[in-house]
Amino acid sequence: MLTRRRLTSRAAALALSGLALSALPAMAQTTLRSADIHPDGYPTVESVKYFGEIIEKKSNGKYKVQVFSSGQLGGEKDTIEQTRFGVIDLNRINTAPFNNLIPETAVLGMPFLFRSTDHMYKVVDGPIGAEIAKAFEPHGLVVLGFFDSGARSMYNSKKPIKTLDDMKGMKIRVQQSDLFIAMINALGANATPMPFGELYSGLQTGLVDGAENNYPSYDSVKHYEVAKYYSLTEHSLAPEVFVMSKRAFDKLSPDEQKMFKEAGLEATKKMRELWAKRDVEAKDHVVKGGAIINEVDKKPFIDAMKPVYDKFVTTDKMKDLVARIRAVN
Ligand code: GTR
Repeated sequence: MLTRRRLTSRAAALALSGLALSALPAMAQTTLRSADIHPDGYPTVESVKYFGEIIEKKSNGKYKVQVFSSGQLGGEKDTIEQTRFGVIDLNRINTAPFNNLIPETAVLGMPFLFRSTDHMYKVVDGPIGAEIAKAFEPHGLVVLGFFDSGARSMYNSKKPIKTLDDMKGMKIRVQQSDLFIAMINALGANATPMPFGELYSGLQTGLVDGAENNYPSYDSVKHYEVAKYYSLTEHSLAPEVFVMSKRAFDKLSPDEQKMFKEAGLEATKKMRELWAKRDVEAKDHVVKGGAIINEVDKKPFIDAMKPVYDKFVTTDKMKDLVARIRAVN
């Protein structure tokens, strides 16, 4: 938290009346720093700014939020560490880079587990979401909201992916998550973990053939320019998560903590509205930019995921979570 002393109007009035400033009660103003790899205008960034507006208003200016967009504070893996240790106060990230640290989060990225966005919302907004959120706390993080991230699909520079055969030998960039590495390898491709910020040049230079993501991410950093085949595998709906460093959260009063949690819910609502709009716009935009989109018969892709479930859903806890998610209507 960046704290500075601010001259309140009362202090200003007293100063004018000739009193020494040091003798005055000054109001502490705290600026909370928030990280995001996405650019300004992206739904995640705008929703955290909205969160900041709510907090600033409700705290009468005591707290402000400054969003560092476009990865100014680093890639997701690095900013997660910084948030855990209180160097960064707030962070909006995908749940995938948490998979290795917090095993419960992997359940949210499991391939073809969510039947729809509504199904995913019901899960993250209900008791299962609360349970997964709780699992962040021993790792120094407090969840303020689960944001939508649409469906992730394959894209590459070589050819449309229509069958599993088309995946063979492809070098596909993934997030830094063992679950995503396993998913891509199970499809017969070679998973290459790499930070999102390095992906455009990775695709351009042929270091990787493709990647997988939702339309807004594919669009916002212009990956469609260097990987025009977008194939609708829709293999994962791994949501985004908006977290606060527990170190920063614990410094708040109980009333302030409540205010932050409520503002987190408001920001989540806002994000999901912005997302739905952006998803449609991004699809339109990539097509205009030359992307070629194709449908995929998902059955063989779903079947190929059995080893991924065998590898990641081994404990009673994970089995129970998967079963309960499937049972949510
Ligand atoms: C996006 C997500 C980012 C990041 C990125 C990636 O969909 O919003 O947080 O996870 O994907 O693939 O690295």
